[in-house]
Amino acid sequence: MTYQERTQTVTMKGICILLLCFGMAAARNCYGNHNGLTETDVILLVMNDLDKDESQQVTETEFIHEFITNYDQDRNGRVEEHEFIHEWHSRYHDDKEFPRLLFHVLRVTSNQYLVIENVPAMMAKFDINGDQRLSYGEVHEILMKLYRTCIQEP
Ligand SMILES: [Ca+2]
Ligand SMILES: [Ca+2]
Repeated sequence: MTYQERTQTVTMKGICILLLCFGMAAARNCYGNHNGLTETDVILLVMNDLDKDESQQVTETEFIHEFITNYDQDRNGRVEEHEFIHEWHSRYHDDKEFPRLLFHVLRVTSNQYLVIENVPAMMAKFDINGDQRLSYGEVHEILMKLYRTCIQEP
């Protein structure tokens, strides 16, 4: 084997290992993250942003403050899909398909936006034990399920 052939073999092995790593990453989560954050990293950041008083529980007030007030960029009292996607993407760096999917899960009516009146129904999607508060475990459970569902929006 010539030096050139050996170099080619090594390069090919490197490319194969690289492809294998990408393959494993793709199987783990259908959505990419531009900052290399894992789903667990993002869920922790989301929980930190939601749980303002660090009580380890998200109340309705905290949920409204975060997902309605902070995401409503044009301050018209509604969070439109593009606002939600833009805000989530710029904060957590997930591919835009993920916040798009989450928006459709949170949008509990046929309206094309999120509003305060729908917050109890939005929270109910996460509130597994029905105590009207969201624990880290509950937020983790639902978001992780979404990360792994891999539903592509039409
Ligand atoms: Ca708005
Ligand atoms: Ca709960």
